[in-house]
Amino acid sequence: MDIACRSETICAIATPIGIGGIGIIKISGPDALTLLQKIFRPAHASFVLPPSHKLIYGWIVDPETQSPIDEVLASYMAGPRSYTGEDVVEINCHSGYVVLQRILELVLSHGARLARPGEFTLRAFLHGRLDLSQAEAVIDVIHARSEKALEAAGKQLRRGFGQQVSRWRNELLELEARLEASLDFSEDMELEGASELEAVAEQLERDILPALRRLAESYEEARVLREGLSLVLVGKPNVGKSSLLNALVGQERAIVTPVAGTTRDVIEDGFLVAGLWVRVLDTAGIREKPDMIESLGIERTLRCVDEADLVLWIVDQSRYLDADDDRIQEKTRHKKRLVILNKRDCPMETSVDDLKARYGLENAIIHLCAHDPGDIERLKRFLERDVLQEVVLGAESTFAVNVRQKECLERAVLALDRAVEVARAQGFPELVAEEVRAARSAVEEILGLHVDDAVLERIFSRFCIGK
Ligand SMILES: Nc1nc2c(ncn2[C@@H]2O[C@H](COP(=O)(O)OP(=O)(O)O)[C@@H](O)[C@H]2O)c(=O)[nH]1
Ligand SMILES: [Mg+2]
Repeated sequence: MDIACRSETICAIATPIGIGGIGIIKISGPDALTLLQKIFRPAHASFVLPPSHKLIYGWIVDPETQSPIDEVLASYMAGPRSYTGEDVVEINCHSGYVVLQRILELVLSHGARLARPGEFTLRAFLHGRLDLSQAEAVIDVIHARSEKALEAAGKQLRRGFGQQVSRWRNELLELEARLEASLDFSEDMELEGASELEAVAEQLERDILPALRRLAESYEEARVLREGLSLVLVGKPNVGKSSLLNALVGQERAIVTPVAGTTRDVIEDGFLVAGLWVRVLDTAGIREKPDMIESLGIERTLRCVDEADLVLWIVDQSRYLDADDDRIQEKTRHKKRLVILNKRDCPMETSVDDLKARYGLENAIIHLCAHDPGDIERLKRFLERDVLQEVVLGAESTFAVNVRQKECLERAVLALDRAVEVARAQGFPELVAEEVRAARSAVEEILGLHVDDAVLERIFSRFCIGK
């Protein structure tokens, strides 16, 4: 995408395509107002030049045929007081496949071009209406699947995060200035230069470093808020993994049969607990000597286990524990895990105590029947109370740091660690200054200062068209 090209006027349908009450067409750029004047006939002639930030009632009319297309409310927002910072026009029309398309084509034929995904928000960023962390928060708001995710994205969008990062940036700038000044100390002021370095190291260690580190570490919590907590169901074939998936998400998502090896691919769905989205992944059962397709499924299962936030190991109480269970124990013991003893309603061949004894398990084992709604409720409450609570509560105070921002923060921390090391060793102030500068530029990337076009392209391509 040619990031710099802002002289063009762009347009897009901003609402989902389909039949609905209202559809919105958005136009942004230098020709937005002239374009509106060409195709819009206000109901009251006095609004020939529409006033800014007012909704005006009228008709979209094809200027060539003079035929009216739709009854609309149009608004014009003069830049820079608009979403993109440019002149923006919005046309609220009826939402239908044909009417939206007709109006869009009319706008296109009068000089606008179709906006690329995220281009409105990109322009907002390029005009300084949003910093990059806020633009990223816009994507998170749109993609939020749970209240918690929305709350975290909303906080980021309100600029608290960008302000915090800007404060660090200013502090680092001041430190750089101090270090530069200390370069001017002459030989006989060497002592002063040394204590200055000591002071710089102390300030970094006391204020900025711990805060940057804390924020980088909060990424994991933020990721869970944003993407949901991933919970993987593993166990031998036929223990009831797919039944449990269906019960947890409240619909027949996976095929359940008494035939071992029914589930071969990973099936994903999810449910909400305490405002947090929980992704549930149902997997192929793990067993020795599977056929070829099944063994590919098992490979996928093991990959899912590695990536999961939480593993639910399901054991069937109506069967004996065997070598397959031993293998699952081995493959999942390093993970945060919850053990479920299923088929509580069937004759018992394996008890909670058997499980504990064989594997030396210390944590809770949930005994349930996948077909019993009361048991499923109990499992959800357990998840909420004992598993999700720490994640959700821990994340309350922090910002929703994303992976790009986390990488910037980590780079800043590394550079400042080195700065402290050199300063403490009374090394050259130039070297300390260089590290501080590196940290500042990493922090600036969070805000989107001096990031290259490839980074912007990657970020904004995640948007939909019309945002
Ligand atoms: N009696 C009883 N049967 C169950 C229970 N959970 C699952 N099943 C049955 O066990 C069989 C295998 O279940 P499924 O969910 O396909 O197991 P998976 O291979 O682990 O996915 C099916 O016939 C289910 O109806 C349970 O709690 N009690
Ligand atoms: Mg299954």
